[in-house]
Amino acid sequence: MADNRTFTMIKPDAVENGHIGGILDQITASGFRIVAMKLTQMTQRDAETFYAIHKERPFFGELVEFMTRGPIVAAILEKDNAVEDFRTLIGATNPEEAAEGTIRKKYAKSIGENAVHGSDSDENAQIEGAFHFAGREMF
Ligand code: 3AN
Repeated sequence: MADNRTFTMIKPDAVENGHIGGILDQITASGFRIVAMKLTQMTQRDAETFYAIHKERPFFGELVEFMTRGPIVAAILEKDNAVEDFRTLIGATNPEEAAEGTIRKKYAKSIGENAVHGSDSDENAQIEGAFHFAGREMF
């Protein structure tokens, strides 16, 4: 994946609360092109692998339980400066600290259930996109 791509998930809380359409609308209206997308559900093993970097953190068990409790929308997005611009669009990890108008400010309820994921580096965008999608599913 080139440096102009990032990876996102609309998390179980936002899917449960009917926000897929609103979130995708805000993403595409902000200039991101959808390169790959699917509705899927992570297994416990998937979530433990995806979030392996956090495995020593006290919230790891809670995070895995949350991320596996229902379907998510996984997507790869393309735009110049995709990783940084998408992190700006989603806002701070804690929705109470997220800027007005950001996706987390609008749709997230707590630091644990915070509506969306956005890759934090080009390297992780590549790894995370490849975790969820085969090359033939990327357009
Ligand atoms: P971000 O998603 O903004 O990159 P990270 O990478 O620090 O944030 O955390 C990954 C995920 O772990 C978050 N999206 C959130 O769901 C969860 N998380 C982070 N910090 C906490 C916390 N203090 N308590 C519960 N869950 C957390």
